[in-house]
Amino acid sequence: MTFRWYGPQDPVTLEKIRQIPLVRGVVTAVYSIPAGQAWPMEEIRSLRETVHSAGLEMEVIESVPVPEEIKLGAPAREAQIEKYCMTIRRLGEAGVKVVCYNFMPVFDWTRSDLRFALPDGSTCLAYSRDVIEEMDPAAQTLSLPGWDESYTKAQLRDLLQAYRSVSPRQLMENLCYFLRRVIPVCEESGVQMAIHPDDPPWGLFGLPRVVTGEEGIDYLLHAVDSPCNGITLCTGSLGASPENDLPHMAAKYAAMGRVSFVHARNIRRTQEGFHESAHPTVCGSLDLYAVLKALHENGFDGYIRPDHGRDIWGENGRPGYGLYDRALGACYLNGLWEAICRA
Ligand code: DNO
Repeated sequence: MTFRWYGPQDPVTLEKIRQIPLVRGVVTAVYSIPAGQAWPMEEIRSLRETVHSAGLEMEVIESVPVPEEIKLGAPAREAQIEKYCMTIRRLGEAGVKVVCYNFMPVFDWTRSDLRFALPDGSTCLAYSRDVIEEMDPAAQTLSLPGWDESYTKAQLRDLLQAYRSVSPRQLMENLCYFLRRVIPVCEESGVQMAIHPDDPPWGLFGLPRVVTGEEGIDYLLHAVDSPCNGITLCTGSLGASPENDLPHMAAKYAAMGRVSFVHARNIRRTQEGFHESAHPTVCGSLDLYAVLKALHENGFDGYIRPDHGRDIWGENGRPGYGLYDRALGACYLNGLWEAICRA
């Protein structure tokens, strides 16, 4: 069991994380280096030192961001893939076992509301299809959490324009090109790449998305057939689409030995889209018990973390990443796991 930690600036401190029962390590990153630059060894070492001196492990990195040129298949990708490989080598040297990353063009996770009120007075992240479809990301005023804030609106417009000629098929080919170069380095370095599915699992703002369900995942796993080419099974991301049968996918990919990392959370699908919920199965649309049972039965022994929590007990946390509800999630997941193992 691991827990995401946003580095020394995170109000959820390592000392607090260490007191959550059975949490052994944090999932973190060097946040000061822009996408496309290799992470300096000293930064990696000092981060590891900080984590270790709090009595925690640092075996999972989330994320090493993939620069847009790699996703676009632009000529600059060659140099950037070299740098990415350099980062992987250094992380391997520092004892990192898993690198979580995504291949979503321009925007990472996207929501329309960060403080959606649930009946019990807690708040959570929510997605309304209508609200998102009306949005124009290139408009002057619009900015959403989860987005890279480093672009100017003009750069953003150019980027959106550049993606007009990238079909979903081409995006998948660019992903496979990247993996063909990076996975051999991972094999030498003892690092597993764990691709995070698209959140939500459908195209947005006219941009292609290809890691949305079984078809895309099967394709990329077979394209580079190595145990180092794995996935992050993110239940909340995949589960936003009713077409994704999570227990089935958990069983299938765990049996293949390709589930390197699990993000466990629940969501409730609604008429408008979905909103997030507390972790337990009855709180949302996803059967977390069935997912964990499928993982267990298929030999999963990798890393897991509770994913987004609600804001509860007056906490005003980083969206999705406060302390309390994620800690409850970790305890719930550990309870399920103990019961499944003992049964
Ligand atoms: C959101 C996270 C994502 C994830 C990246 C992985 O809460 O799950 O931002 O870290 O997509 O690269």
